[in-house]
Amino acid sequence: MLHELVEWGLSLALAGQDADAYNGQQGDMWDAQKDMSFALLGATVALAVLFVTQRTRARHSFRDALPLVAAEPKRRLAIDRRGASDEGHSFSWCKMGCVNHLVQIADSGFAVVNDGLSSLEVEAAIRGFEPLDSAQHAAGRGGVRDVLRRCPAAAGLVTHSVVRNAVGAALGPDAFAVRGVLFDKHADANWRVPWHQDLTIAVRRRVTVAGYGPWSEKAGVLHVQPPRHVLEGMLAVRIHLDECDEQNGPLRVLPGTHLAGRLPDGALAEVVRSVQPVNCAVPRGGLVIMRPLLVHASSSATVPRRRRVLHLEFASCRLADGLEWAERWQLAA
Ligand SMILES: O=C(O)CCC(=O)C(=O)O
Repeated sequence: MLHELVEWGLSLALAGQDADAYNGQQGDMWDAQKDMSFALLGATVALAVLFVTQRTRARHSFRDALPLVAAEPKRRLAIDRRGASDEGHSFSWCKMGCVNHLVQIADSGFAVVNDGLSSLEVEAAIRGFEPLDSAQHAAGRGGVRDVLRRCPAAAGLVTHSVVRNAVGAALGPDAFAVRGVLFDKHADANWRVPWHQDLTIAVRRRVTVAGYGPWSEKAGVLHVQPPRHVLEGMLAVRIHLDECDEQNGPLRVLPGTHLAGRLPDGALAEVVRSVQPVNCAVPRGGLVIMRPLLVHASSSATVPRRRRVLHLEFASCRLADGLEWAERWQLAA
């Protein structure tokens, strides 16, 4: 193709006679047509190879998602076509966006889902969280732990169809929620969090098991760092109750870093120096789905606009003998 363009340019630049001699198709009057045909053939083969490799990759990454899509009841399909229900949202997420989002989660460690909860659902959730507000503001805190046990609105969102479908597609239908935190960034609690990975899980009681530790306590709940394979089998779904952009303290992530395992401090610093961060802008009702090992941070807001996020963590595996997750909230209502 390039060669043809150069040939054309030279023919225009040269004097008429020289141009005829140069562009004499090397004695072949069909020279240009043949070259173009080969260029077309090459481009077609390249596109076909690209198509096949991308399809294969998507199939491998998301073989678990496909039965879930197929199993979606016909009733919901009909609802989705009418566009009359919020249930329809989840199906359309699964039908159209699921594979893309799952590929992003596998490759980058996170995905932003813009069409999560409807505005009515967000309003209902905000009303449900109101009882937590006064205690939180009085304490000047920016987050409430143990929110699944403390607030039925939070527990209700575990079984919301969009959450259920996303988690089921990534972790399988037996996945369950193991922890919930409501992060509330506002003018009086404008916090930031440095780069880190989420390395702890909440457990019922302390049992000394190889691979588990160190131990800690957060808000009266026992926490421990589990082995890498437990963290790799987990997923966080962050439901945004307010729009979040560059200005009101977005989550920042370093794409792909979830694949590096548990990073010691030195390696974390190196990763932070070398990977380009992404700010997660999310509309109201949207979700960020992320792997806990993804290196992430949170910037403080530059404008006093509230940013509430319900952060839910899910798992699907059993812990080592004798150890139990502190909470297990099933995906099915
Ligand atoms: O909500 C945020 O912006 C930060 C949350 C965070 O750092 C975490 O969940 O570990």
